[in-house]
Amino acid sequence: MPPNQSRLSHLQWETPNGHLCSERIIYVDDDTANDPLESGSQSHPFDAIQEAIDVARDYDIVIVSDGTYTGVGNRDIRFNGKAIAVRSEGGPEDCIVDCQGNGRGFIFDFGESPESVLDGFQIINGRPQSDGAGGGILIVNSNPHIKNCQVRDNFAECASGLDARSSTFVLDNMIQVTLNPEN
Ligand SMILES: [Ca+2]
Ligand SMILES: [Ca+2]
Repeated sequence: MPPNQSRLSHLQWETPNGHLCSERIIYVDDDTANDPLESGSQSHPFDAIQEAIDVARDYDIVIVSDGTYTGVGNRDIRFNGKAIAVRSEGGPEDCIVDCQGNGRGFIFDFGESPESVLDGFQIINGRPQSDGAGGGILIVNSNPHIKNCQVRDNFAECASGLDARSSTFVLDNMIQVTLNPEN
């Protein structure tokens, strides 16, 4: 294991039959841009959600602090099939993925299962760069579990908030899906 990963925190919990499980927690914080020591640890979090996902292994948890996430790595975010949970620390009111009209928020197109969990984000200003549907979230042939998210003010030729094709994804507590008035 590379040394920068050994510093990651672990969440330990006991299963009903007494096994001690350990999940790594990988931290993301928009306040720490350009930290040369960024590793996903609590003291040196990544500044892009995709960076955390890229180092995550199945059953890891990515915790995203309150803030506004923009730029490369914070739009067109893909789980790449990983069975991980990507959670905001404080809920969708205070954790915003702002695509700035340069892409979608999240794309699930790797056959994700409900073990891929997206929890507690506000996704705004999504606009697909090429293929025209699903401005905020696009789901293709995948079944992710999306909960407690607000998807609003996104643009697309159709299904501007969320588009899903050949998918049976789970939506819990999707608080608000609104269209941009220009649509
Ligand atoms: Ca970074
Ligand atoms: Ca923050």
